[in-house]
Amino acid sequence: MAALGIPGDPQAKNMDNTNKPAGESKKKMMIILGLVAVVAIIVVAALMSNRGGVQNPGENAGATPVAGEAPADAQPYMPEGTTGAEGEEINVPEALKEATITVVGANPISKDGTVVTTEGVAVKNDAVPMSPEAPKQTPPVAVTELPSSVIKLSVSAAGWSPAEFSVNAGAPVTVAITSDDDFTHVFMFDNPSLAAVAVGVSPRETRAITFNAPSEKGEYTLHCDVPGHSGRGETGKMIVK
Ligand SMILES: [Cu+2]
Repeated sequence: MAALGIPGDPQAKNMDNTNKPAGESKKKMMIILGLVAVVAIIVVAALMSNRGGVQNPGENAGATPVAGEAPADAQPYMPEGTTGAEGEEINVPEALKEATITVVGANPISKDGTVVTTEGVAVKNDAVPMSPEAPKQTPPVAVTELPSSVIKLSVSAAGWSPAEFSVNAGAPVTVAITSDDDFTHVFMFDNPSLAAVAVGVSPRETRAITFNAPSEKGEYTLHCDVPGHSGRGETGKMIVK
């Protein structure tokens, strides 16, 4: 982008008032060339992201956890500070023993298949988003590194893809949200009982969240909470079976 301004500057220095029009038109040319380059970059980026998006459908098959079970592809959870500098024993809450995580930075899943906080207490889906009792969104992650049990959703001005997904009642669920365009998006359910299950992503970013699916079966609609986004079609639903 900086290239837009730089070529114009030396000309401006040498210019006197008599040849200003010629300099101006050169400057205009440079701006037009710059804009063409920017548009080309955007088109290439859009094409590449579409290619990535095609791989999503079907990837979630087979590894869906049921209530009382952690996903088969989860990894062991290492509670923070369990090995102190002098190797002293620190009390680990019972719920965190043999706990697993699906994505680094997401909430642990206890042995009995409950998503818990780092204190070992079951997360609250209706807590204030980002509060200690709420399931927490992960730092940015690479989509390619997500295990297959993770439900991968991408969102752009074109809407959510896929626009609906299914989970088992009461089971631990990890959803990863990818911004598939140059905008920020916010994953959020309409039902206040799931108010804490929210994820915000910057342009082209992916973040995940692990939470307990509602025990009540049914359809839970969701939307992008950025003003104007749900109105243009960024809506979807989670089907709890
Ligand atoms: Cu959005």
